[in-house]
Amino acid sequence: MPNNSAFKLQKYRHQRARQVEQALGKCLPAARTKPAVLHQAMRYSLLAGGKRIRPILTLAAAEACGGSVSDAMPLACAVECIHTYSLIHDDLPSMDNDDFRRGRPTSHKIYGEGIAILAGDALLTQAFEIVAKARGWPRYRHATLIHEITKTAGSLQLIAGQAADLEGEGKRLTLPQLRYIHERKTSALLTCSVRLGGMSANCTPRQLKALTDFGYHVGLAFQIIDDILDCTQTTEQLGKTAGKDLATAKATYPAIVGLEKSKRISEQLTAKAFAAIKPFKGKATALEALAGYLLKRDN
Ligand code: GRG
Repeated sequence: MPNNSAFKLQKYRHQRARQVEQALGKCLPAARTKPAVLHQAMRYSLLAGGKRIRPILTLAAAEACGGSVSDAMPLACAVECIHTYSLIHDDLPSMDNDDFRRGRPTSHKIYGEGIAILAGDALLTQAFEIVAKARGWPRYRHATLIHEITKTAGSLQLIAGQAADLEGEGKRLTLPQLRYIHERKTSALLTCSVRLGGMSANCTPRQLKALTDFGYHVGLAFQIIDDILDCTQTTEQLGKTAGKDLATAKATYPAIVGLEKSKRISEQLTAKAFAAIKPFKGKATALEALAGYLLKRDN
């Protein structure tokens, strides 16, 4: 792991998370705007806390490329809207069927399935509106930014991952099949997060390539750690139901290769992420520290 001990990661994360919270609060119609129940449901899930990893990665990637937090913030909020939509839909009875998320009851438990589906739909749509209203950059015009999020959220990435996940239920998957799911369900949005950050700084094609490699490897490591935490942490620690993968016989790295090997693989993936951002030569300290934190996190 690179030695960036002088960097105060916890302070950085808290500061950026606070900025993201403030910006997210302003992204959505007020809770009393008609249809009030829909806007309340959108706000309930989007403003429920969460680690805000993806938007913070967007901001850190922008900074690594010499950009600013204010220019990157709309794109960071768009990514968090997509992420929250995917969580609401993933928790539905017809998907992963979960009652607990971000330390509170899931959307459908509070608002019913219909409104939960609509709140997810509306958050996804909100992401496009936010990007459409953001500024464009010389190398990355609006069409490029919109294409970036549609590609990520669409039927070849996020939804492909979810579809493969559903199809794999109750089956013994091979590691390549599991990696296919992880690449799409998890890594794609983390990659998109850092790419959008770079784009908000009008980054060079070389920088974009480095961020893409970084996001891909961090994203894969992130999902393996998520699977490890599912079988080693409690529901209270995670803020979502723990032990679910084992209970539902879900294919995960720990289930296929065991806990120790899963940890080693996540370390190797993180090492590749560190290597990817070497060309930033000290300007990607926050990104490096975040990748280190994601590997060692406990929730
Ligand atoms: C398109 C119907 C439809 C659903 C899309 C892709 C998808 C559903 C759901 C994926 C949800 C999921 C469990 C993805 C895996 C990535 C992951 C581990 C998410 C949890 O992310 P954290 O830990 O959550 O960053 P917080 O709550 O901290 O933001």
